[in-house]
Amino acid sequence: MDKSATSESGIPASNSAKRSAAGAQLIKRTKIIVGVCAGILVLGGMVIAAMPDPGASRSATVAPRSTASASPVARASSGPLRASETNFNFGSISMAAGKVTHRYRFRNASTAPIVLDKMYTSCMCTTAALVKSSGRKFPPVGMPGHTPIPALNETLQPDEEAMVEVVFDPAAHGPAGIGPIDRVVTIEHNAGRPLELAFAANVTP
Ligand SMILES: [Cu+2]
Repeated sequence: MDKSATSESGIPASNSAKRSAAGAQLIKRTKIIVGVCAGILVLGGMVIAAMPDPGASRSATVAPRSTASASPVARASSGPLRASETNFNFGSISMAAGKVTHRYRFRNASTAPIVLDKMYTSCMCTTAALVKSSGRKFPPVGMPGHTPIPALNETLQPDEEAMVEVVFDPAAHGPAGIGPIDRVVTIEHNAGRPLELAFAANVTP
């Protein structure tokens, strides 16, 4: 078949009058199709508008989720045990460079003494040690089930500060540990919900 004899629309190009007539018909047909499509869109819009507001229920389910993801920060900054920072990011760290350390500060923001019952981490690659304002450093603790978690039973007086020294070993999981990580240190105490100190990192070889 000779393609030069046929236009893109498949209309024989030999007769220009016939071609333009066919073109006009094609335009007319296109207009009808566009019109029908627009009608369907308008109708569809009306049907959607008449439906029991799906947008409202969707935003209602999204809103608590975003609040929940922000709640560790809000909890930490508004609770009796108040941390200046609850989410730390080590950024990009390499397995070859070894362990990394970060210290979180927190204080008893209430008017009564708070007893720190116990502390533990979310993974065996992470240890956490309580450091009192006197400089006294407690033995590091790890993940429950992996290492014994001794009771702390340390009291923080009103306004007293303390620190948690976190050590993360990016090589602890071997090559399987390469990529983004999230860990949490939990401090249970007698004044409400546990304080959670989170950190993130991107582990490279
Ligand atoms: Cu781990």
